[in-house]
Amino acid sequence: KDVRVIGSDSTTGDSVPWFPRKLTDLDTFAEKVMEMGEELSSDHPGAHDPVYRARRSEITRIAKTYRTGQAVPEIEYTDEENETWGKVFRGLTAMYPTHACREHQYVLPLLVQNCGYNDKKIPQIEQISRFLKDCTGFTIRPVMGLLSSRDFLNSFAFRIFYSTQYIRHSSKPFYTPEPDVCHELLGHVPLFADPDFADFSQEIGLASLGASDEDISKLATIFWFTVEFGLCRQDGEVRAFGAGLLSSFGELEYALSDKPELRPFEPPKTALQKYPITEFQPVYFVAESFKDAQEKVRDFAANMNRPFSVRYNALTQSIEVLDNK
Ligand code: HBI
Ligand code: FE
Repeated sequence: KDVRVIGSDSTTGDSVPWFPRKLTDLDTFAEKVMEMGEELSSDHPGAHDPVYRARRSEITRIAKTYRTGQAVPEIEYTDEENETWGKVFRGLTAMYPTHACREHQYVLPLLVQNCGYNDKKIPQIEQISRFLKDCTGFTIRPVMGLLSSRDFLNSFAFRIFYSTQYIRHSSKPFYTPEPDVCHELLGHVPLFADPDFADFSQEIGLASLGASDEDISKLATIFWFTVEFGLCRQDGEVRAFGAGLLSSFGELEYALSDKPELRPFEPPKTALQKYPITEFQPVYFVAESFKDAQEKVRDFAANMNRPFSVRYNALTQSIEVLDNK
């Protein structure tokens, strides 16, 4: 296992899992994927389509070779890919006025104006990344597929979001078993342009640096019930801010119906909630605001079992480690 002994604690035998401290440390993540980008599980809608699989390899090669500081290469999407995107774009944007949180609704028109969001063509990661950088300092890197929870969470400490660049199979435009551009660009991207949400996401990332496996699992659960499936209360109504909801018609409708159970977002409890990955969530957590959620995550992280604290230096784009003992 990859461990590094830090600072003066080396003599006491205290060791912590390795974590990235500077931007270039993230270069090793992009091709370190859980399920290989090329090998689709047998129940994936594109698993038996050789053309789709070849296209996936072509697109994930970009992530494999990407390094810090480079522009993310543009992809010329096919008509078929753009049509799938269009179906998803039109369906979801029709639901946002009644279902999405106000921050998502505020940003989406800005993405239309500045980043070429429309129902004709899949927008390009590089253009979106530049836009986000201006808004909140977030930037996007390409990734081949699912990263480990630790690697994925660690990147948020640097305000980096790892995004896939491929799209779901055209035979099932309203279904995907994994993240794709529809999920990343319609679900996640708008929120990373919001300053409070950016702070909140970075807070989870900072908490994850060098955390124990047990704490990573808790932080991944907190991430799941906020960034992926979070609800919030706004003007007396419940609205969605989680990307898994904002990129799925079915679950977006269901989450705001009277069917699921809603509980207040409280990290010590939320962190222990079990959740299904392939079905609609039976339980959602409701945040009061991104600021409130951030403070709660910070309190939670302060009680984690970590012999040091960290802060992000935006000037050097690196992590400073402060010994607590
Ligand atoms: N990797 N590329 C990528 N995208 C995700 O959304 C993602 C991931 N790895 C883990 C993960 N999400 C979460 O489910 C949590 O474990 C953090
Ligand atoms: Fe996601």
